[in-house]
Amino acid sequence: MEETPLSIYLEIMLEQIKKIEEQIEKATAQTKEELEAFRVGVVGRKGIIADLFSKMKEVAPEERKTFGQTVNALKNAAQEKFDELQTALEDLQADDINHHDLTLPNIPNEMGAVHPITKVREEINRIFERIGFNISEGPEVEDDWHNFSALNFPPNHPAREMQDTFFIEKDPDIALRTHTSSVQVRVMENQKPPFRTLSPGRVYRNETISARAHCIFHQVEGLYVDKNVSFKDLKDTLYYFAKEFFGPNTKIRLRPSYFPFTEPSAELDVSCSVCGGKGCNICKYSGWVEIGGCGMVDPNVLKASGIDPEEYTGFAFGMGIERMTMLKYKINDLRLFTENDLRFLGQFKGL
Ligand code: 2U9
Repeated sequence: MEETPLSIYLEIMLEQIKKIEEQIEKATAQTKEELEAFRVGVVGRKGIIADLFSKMKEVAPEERKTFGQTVNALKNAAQEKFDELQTALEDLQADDINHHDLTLPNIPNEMGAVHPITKVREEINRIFERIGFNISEGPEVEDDWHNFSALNFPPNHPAREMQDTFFIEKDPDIALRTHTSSVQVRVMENQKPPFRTLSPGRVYRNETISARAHCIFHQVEGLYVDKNVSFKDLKDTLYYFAKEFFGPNTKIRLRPSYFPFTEPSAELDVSCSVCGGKGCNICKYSGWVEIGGCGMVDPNVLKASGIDPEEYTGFAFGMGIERMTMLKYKINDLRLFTENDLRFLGQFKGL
């Protein structure tokens, strides 16, 4: 039975289908994206197979069967190819995981360590939480009232000179806080006694940066207000802290001093943890190192925050966290804390 010659149109179409079949054969998909491109471009509703089917109406009716069968065969081949590529990709990805020796060290992204200042801050918090202090925090940008006036530093008080800082605005003053006492003023304003609160945080002073001074450092201040709080309570509390932080044989010494917000006031010394009090260059051979100051809250300060000094008394203290850290880890240069030298910071790993 004489084959009826195929029309030119069908010849060309079958030629085209042949080429598409070869392309499909050679197709690869190394990534999900490539596989998706194959799906959309070939077997998808807008793919070449669908496009070929849409050409059926242009084929001579008597040739549509042949054309249909050929495109169907291509469709099945393309679907098969897609499934093949999909399985291969899944295996590849599975294989990738399986073959990943998860015990092998990955690209060594070095484990960091808690910054020594943070470490000491947390340690001090824990020590005081054990005796009922809660931790209070507050704004670093403060107004004049909370940073100075409420603390018995009336405007033009000479003590303000010792606490020069960075002013955001003048009259009324908005400045970077010079101590965390401002946080405690906010506690006194918002809480009725009795309360015991510890206020650690960053503070600012207009200081020239050196091995011994910096314009940004960290303080922790404590405040206890209740009925009949005594200087003895203050001494016992600081003695407890010194032994917890520096060791059970640590001694404390209180030297009379002056702060606008406490009366009486004292500097707080601890026996040198380096030489045990025998004398060394850390304690300048005195056997004592100063770690902060303290005192009984000045009645004006209580009154300024609405607490009746006839009914309540309070003690307060303040310590520099950098100082505590330098004593504890025998660090002799304040700048090391902010220079991010990994040789320095790495020493605190796992401590
Ligand atoms: C209120 C009342 C009183 C907090 C105190 C000190 C003494 C003190 C220094 C230690 C080292 C600052 O970082 S440092 O330079 N601080 O000596 N601070 S009494 O007195 C207060 C606080 C809040 C309401």
